[in-house]
Order: sequence, then structure tokens, then C-alpha cells
Amino acid sequence: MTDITTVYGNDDWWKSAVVYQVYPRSFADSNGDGIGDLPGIIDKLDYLAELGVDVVWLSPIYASPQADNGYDISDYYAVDPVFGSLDDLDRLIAGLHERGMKLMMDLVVNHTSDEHPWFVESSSSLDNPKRDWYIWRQPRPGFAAGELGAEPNNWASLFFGPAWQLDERTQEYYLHLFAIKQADLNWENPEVREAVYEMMRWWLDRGVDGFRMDVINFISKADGLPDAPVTPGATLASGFPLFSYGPHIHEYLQEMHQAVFAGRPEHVLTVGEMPGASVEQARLYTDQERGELDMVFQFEHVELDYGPDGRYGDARPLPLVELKSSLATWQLGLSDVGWNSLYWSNHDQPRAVSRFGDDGEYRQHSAKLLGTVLHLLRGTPYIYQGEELGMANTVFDSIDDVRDIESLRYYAQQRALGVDDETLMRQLRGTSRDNARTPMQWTDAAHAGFTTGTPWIAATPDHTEVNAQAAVADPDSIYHYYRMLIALRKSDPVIVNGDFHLLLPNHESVFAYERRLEGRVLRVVANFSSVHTSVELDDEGFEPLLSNYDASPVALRPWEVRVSAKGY
Ligand code: TEU
Ligand code: CA
Repeated sequence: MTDITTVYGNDDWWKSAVVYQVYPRSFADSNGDGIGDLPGIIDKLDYLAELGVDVVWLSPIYASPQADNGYDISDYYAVDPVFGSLDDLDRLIAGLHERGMKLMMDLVVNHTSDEHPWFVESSSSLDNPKRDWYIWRQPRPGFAAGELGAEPNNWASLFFGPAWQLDERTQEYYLHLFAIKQADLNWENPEVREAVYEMMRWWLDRGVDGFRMDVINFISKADGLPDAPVTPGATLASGFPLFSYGPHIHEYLQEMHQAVFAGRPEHVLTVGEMPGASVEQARLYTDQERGELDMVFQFEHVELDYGPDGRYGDARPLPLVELKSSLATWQLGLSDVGWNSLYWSNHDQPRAVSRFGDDGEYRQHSAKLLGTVLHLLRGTPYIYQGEELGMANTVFDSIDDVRDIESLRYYAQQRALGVDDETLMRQLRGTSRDNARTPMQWTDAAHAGFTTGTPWIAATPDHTEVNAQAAVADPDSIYHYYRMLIALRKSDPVIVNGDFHLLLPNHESVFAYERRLEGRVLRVVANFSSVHTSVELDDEGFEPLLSNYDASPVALRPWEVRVSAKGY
């Protein structure tokens, strides 16, 4: 297998790379305990190499009480026994490197588990040397500790309820932007920052090639942690503008770059997960001259379909014109400086084919169309496990099927407010993070071939038809189509380096764009609908390159995508 660094030169290998996200809990279970693990991933390395991906992003495998499936870490230097051992991780790194692939670890340092020794120490007394490693505050003046309204400010946790938890021992509150078991670290303390950098260097020395940084734009909070503006009648408010993009964010990222990445023999691949980041902010974060990050995961295109109640209310139908305009803004905004990451889904989002495509009659066509539109944009594409099979949202019959802490907390909170079960189950079927977390569908056997035991979350019934074994055997499958898209990226510099031009911005069902480089043009025309439609574009000189249908009549068929090229 050709190593991409030899094709593109060492410095920019990450611009031509394709990343595959593995959510270890749901990928492959080797020992029948129902939970995916590192030996399970090692068994599937040839599958990933065949697909052609360059980098594996591994969601957290560190020691963790698993309150949020590993995003609550209790030891940054250990592998959780449920996933295996450090030896297994070393074998995974070696297995990837042997096949010309790289490993990107998840880095969760906005918060730790409340069972991390740092937090255990910090909470043990008011004068413990690690007291200041977390964000502790006294009750609101005029309130007794534990009294309703005594929280130091009015911020809501992203997992519902107040973002503050009283610690009985010292009678102070600690900040947790996510679950109660996820305590926010105090990045203003230089000892905390150095402890994080030291840990990152340890992993790089062990052979990992990059980091995906969890909610990294939340590490600097507004001075004084003020109340957020509240809507009349409510007690809690979104502290979002106050805990994201805080005053020291660029300073910390530059410091991290100097302390961890600068001067390493190989470029360290970095992507910052940044809910709410704007294009203007991303230009700063990803300008190589500034020494911060390679790219960010922005959220604009995955929040466009939110209804008035946000993520967990009923979604609104997403006008394609808005999706195109959003993606085009990011394409153009990061054209002269910075770099885009490209994704339709991950472990926090519903399945792409169910959300942006048609997971019924046109599953195959729409999954290929989505892959094409994404992979031919300018940026680094991310494939979420099972996306290459067209895996769809799952079926939740009852709240007992749901496992995700965020979904369960939403359900409990809304039930307490009197909302009925049927409404909530409908909403969760559309938006629950568990849609992405069902077992990877390997075969048509019981539990999709994911485990010989009982899976921690039920496999989606459609695995009898949608599975890797069938896809690998069928040359016309979504899987093989993805292989072609990845191979095309490696062979055509227009895809990595070309400029982006949106065509037909106001067309309501067709997403069309061109990539241009030195007289060569790559054109993508995609029908995001189940009805025939036609577009008026001058085809002269264009040769067909790739499509999800055979032979092309004039009109575009349902979910048809056509790629053509000129000047080659
Ligand atoms: O997610 C951060 C985040 O803000 C959202 O995408 C999140 O899924 C939340 O549901 C918003 O409603 C990251 C991780 O990807 C996620 O899995 C973790 O639960 C979270 O941080 C806390 O570590
Ligand atoms: Ca297991």
C-alpha cells in the first residue's frame, strides 16, 4: 500500500487524508461481553485498509466509569479494562502503522471524571493543593448551600439541569458543563495545563499520530463566570456565549502547540471539536501561521434542521438552499487560510442517510450521493463507522432501549414537565445519539455479527440486509463506491487543492458545485430529492467521471449524483 506521505510530501499529508471514526464500544466485540474492544478493532484492520482510509480516530478508550461512554476519564494513562490493555493499544498502533494508517486519539480535557484522582484530591478539602484544578464556587450570596437557586450562576448543563453540583464535604459547588460526573478542569491554573501537555507528549511518544480534541473551545470561560441572560419564567439559561470562545482560548491553544506539537519529527494531526464556532473564529484556529490547530469540527450544518426547541424538539424539514449556503460559506471562508473538516455524522449525530438522504427506497442512491458531495468538497473528510454501509437510524420502541445519558436525561426532564412518552420517543427516534451507537453491522447473523454475547445496545433490525459482508461481496455497494471516492482523492489533486465554486445557489433540490485548479474543472451535480429534476448547466467539454446510476439521460433521477471533469 502506498503511504500518502510519500505522494504528497510530509507536511501536508493530512490535507489529502481520509479519516474513519471508530466508536469502540460499538465496533467489534472480541470476547463476548457485549462491548466492543481493542482486540475487536485489531481484527478489522484489513477491512479499514481495504476501504482505503488513512487515519483512524478512536473515541475514548481511557479508564473511565463510563457515565458518558468514556468521555468521563478517570485515568489518562490507562486503557479501560472493558476495552483491553495498553498492550492491545500498542498492537493497534503497530497494526495501523504496518498498513500505512495512523491513529488519532480522542483528547477529553475540558473535564475529567469525578473519579479522577485529581478531582478526588481537589474535592477532599478547601485547602488541598489541587483545589484550584477544578472550578469551585461558594453558594450564591444570600442562599444556603443546597438551597434552590444557590448555584453560583444560572448556567444550564448541556445534559439538562444546573451546571453546578454541590459537594457535601466542603459545601461548595463545582462546575460541570456536561454530566454531574464530568467536572470541568480549571484551565486558568498553569499546573493543569502542564499536566495535560505532559500526558499528550506521553501518548505521542507511544506512537499516536494526532488528537481529536473534545469541546476544546469550552476550556476558557468568561471572567467571573457571570449569569447568562434568562428568558422570562425560566431559572436556568444557556451559558454558551460565556463558556465557549473565552478570553484565553487562543493563548491556551498556542501554548499547547508550543509545548506539545512544535519540533516533533512528524506533523501531529489535530482537530478541535467546536460547537458554535464561526467561520471567522475557525480562520484563526486553523491558520497554520498562528500555530493552533489543523482544523475544527464546526456544527453549523448539523444544527440547521433544529426546530424551535433545539436539538431534542421535533426537527424541521431542512431547506437544501440553506444547507448549500452554509457549506459554501465554510468552503469559501477557509479557502485562503485554514482548512475544513468535512462530516455528515459522528457518534453524537443521527445517521446521515436518515437525516440528509432517504433511508427507504433510495438508501443506496442517497448514501452514495451524500458520500460524493462530502468527499469532493475542499477539506478532510471523516467517515463515521457504518456510514460506508449506509447504516440508518435505529428503531426505539421504548425508553428501555435507550442507553445514551443525554437522551435519558432529556426524557426524564420532559416527563417531569408532563410531556407524554409517545412524543418523546418520536423525538428520540429522530435525534438520539444512540442512532449512531448501535452495533456496527458486520453480518446478517444475530446481533449483526458484532458480538457472540448480548450487545450493550440492540443491533438495528435491518442488519439482515445492510452489513459489511454483503457490501464487500457486492461490487455495486455503497462500500465499494466509498472506496472509489477515496481512491479518487488520492489520484486527483483538484480534490485536495482546487478552489470551490457553488453553482445554482437557489435551486431547491440540486446541490451543484465545481472544483477548479489550473484549467481543470471537476463538477458535482446532486439531486437531493426523490423526484426527477433537470438543471441548465453548460456541459460542453465535460466528460462523465463517476455516478451512482448507469448511463445518464438528460434529467437527474431520484438522488442521482453525477461527477464530470473538464480540461484533464
Ligand atoms: O460533544 C460535545 C457536544 O457539544 C455535542 O455534540 C454533544 O453531543 C451534546 O450532545 C450536545 O447536545 C462531545 C462528545 O463528542 C460527546 O460524545 C460528549 O458527550 C461530550 O463532548 C462531553 O464530553
Ligand atoms: Ca468486549
